[in-house]
Amino acid sequence: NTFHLSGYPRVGAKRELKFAVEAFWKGSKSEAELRQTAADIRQKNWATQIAAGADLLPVGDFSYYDHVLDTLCALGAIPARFGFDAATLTLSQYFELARGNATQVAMEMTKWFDTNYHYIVPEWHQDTSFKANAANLIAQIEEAKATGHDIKPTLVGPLTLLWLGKEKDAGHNRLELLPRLLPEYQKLLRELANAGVDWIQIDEPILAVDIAREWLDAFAPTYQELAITGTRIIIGTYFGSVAEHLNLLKNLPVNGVHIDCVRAPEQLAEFANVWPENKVLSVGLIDGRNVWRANLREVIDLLAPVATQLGNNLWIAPSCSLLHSPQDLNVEEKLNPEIKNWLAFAAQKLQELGIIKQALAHGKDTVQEALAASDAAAAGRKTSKLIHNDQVAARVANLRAHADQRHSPFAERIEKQQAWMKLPLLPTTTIGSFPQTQEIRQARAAFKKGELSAADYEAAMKKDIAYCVEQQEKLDIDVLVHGEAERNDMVEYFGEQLDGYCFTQYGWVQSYGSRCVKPPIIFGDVARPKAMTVAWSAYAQSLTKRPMKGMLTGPVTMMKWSFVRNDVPLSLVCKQIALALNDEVLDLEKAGIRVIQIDEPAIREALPLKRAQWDEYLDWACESFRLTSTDADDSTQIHTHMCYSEFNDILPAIASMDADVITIETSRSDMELLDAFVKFSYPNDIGPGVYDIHSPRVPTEAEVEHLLRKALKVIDQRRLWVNPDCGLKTRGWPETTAALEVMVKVTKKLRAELKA
Ligand code: THG
Ligand code: ZN
Repeated sequence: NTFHLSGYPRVGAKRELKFAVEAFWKGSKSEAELRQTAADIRQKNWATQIAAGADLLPVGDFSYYDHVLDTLCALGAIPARFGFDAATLTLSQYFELARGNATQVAMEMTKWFDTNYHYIVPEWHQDTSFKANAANLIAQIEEAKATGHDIKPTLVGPLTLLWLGKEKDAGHNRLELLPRLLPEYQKLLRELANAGVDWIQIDEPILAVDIAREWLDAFAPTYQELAITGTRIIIGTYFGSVAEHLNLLKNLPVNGVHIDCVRAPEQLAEFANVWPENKVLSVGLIDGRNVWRANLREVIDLLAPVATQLGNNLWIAPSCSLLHSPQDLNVEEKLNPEIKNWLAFAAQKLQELGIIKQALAHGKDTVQEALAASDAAAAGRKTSKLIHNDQVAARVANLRAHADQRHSPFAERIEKQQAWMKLPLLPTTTIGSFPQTQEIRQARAAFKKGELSAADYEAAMKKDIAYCVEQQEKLDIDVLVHGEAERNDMVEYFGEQLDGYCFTQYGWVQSYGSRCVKPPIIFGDVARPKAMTVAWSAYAQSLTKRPMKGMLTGPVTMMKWSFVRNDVPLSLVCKQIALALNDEVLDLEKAGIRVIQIDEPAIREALPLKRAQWDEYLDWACESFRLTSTDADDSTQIHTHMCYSEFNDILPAIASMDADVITIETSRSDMELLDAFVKFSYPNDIGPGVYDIHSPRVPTEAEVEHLLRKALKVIDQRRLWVNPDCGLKTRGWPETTAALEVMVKVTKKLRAELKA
């Protein structure tokens, strides 16, 4: 039974690639040095895979920035607007596509299915042309072959590549590009065949999401064309069930299919029962999306009958590319050993596959020791005292009826809020974070290392908070924030203070390009031992008479950007986080913080990939959000903030969250989003972002005025707030104050007009 994988983490165990790439961008590392770092990472990854017993080494999973962009380069499908020749593209030009240059904005990026990984979005035009160029891939194939092992390159499939892109011309359907794309895709495969490639994996993950009939119908003719290129093809699917396409997949003229049996375990029997004898069925039973150690005995018992049935045509693999998994558990020094024993990162997942392979080939007796260890870990985790908190369980079980409803409807609440807030028309605010200066970062790092005392650290943070408040008063902003100097990541910061969460030192996962996140791990019942933000917010409020917003990260985002326990439903984890946050909301209220923002940027990306499951998810996700404000006073104003996604298709659910005010990212789409808010007639207050904070450019008054007037056309002036698009932590102070000055000035001008 062949043991293979479609991809491995590529930033390096200590993020070597990130540092090398960023040094190259700054000019402090040469291209040759960067290429050497990259080659070293590939060699190390292959060595790890060989040591674990992998039969086919992945190639093409490495990328300097993004593998979708790499596939576009290999097919010559880069945007013409850059004026580059794909055939002779330099490494610097490659990065310019991803990051923009003096004359061209960067290619857009967006979330890869329901992961926190962002890919570069292909730009499709009516006249987009293609030209195969396998040179980069072949160079890596040669490197891999030099290890003396068999290889299997992975490519993004032609249909997924087209589907994931954006049509840039009106009235154009990107599927119409297929006839031009296919001959070049064929050429690419032929070149690989000529380079001695036997197997190739072609990923078509769109099979696990809702796609229109015409896309499904394109599969058979597409793979007819690709079947004649001299390589054997295995189609990769993941992130969900493809059982509804079983007939299609069974009959495609390819040599095998991979299915994700972690996300959709029921697929295993459905596929195995009817799978043709002459085709490979690759089964992913090791979770590529989470950090938990597998129950090896269960996995082997599931696979053994399939192995009997399919013989060597049963292949084994992780459920999806290990790109989404941290790299190596062994380098962690500070994890609680009991918890550490429940975990498996990418390297450990490969070892698990090695054991499964051994058991399938030679019997469970030959891996007794590994099975006993896996059994013990599973049993220990089930009964561990660390996981279960009776108080939390009782609280969730005994929630009173309508605990998720505010005391009064919005119309009454907003009156009571306005009575004390006395805000002008078009109140101004910001999203929460202010520039994270070098000084702040250094103070935080020094405190963490023990080089700065708690008192000195507190003083440094307070100094920054005071500066922040002073700046906002000078700017004459109406509802203030403390600036969040004390926070690293908006999820990590809260996770560090909650029971049931733990942290890694090196568990980085690529988010986009050179940027990584280090998701916390939710291993047990979540509870809040003590107040998390109250002291900072209360200090900030003491400095001003204006309303100060308390700032929290919402339950769905706290869950979605963490690795989550898999022994209870997500909805329960989410509810537990919500109740912990509710404690914080009530403590903030007691401390005199009467405006509280609960951010939910990840609520859209946590949607199930299949529409049929949306309602169920939205029900508990929105309920959890509402539970954070249980027993909040009517006069306490609850805000939420959303960004990173388009929200048009879930507006009723967003309204059901019943936040008094929502601030939302819209400026990059020229307020397109607002049309949807109007169509649906969103009932509560709303602050559409009036300028884009993702670039250091200061908006002109005309630009802000244009957006604000556009918003005023469709939103009741009494419901409209004025704010930037998102938090300001990635910006510097000079551009921040300049941009906010523009924002306030334009607001005052329109206020005067509205009064007249
Ligand atoms: N936090 C988490 N997930 C996220 C975001 C976040 N996912 C979506 C979006 N925001 C992704 N954006 C970013 C932006 C910047 C960085 C990571 C993801 C970043 N990371 C630092 C780096 O790679 O150098 C490391 C972070 C650190 O030093 O703590 O800059 O905001 N969870
Ligand atoms: Zn935001």
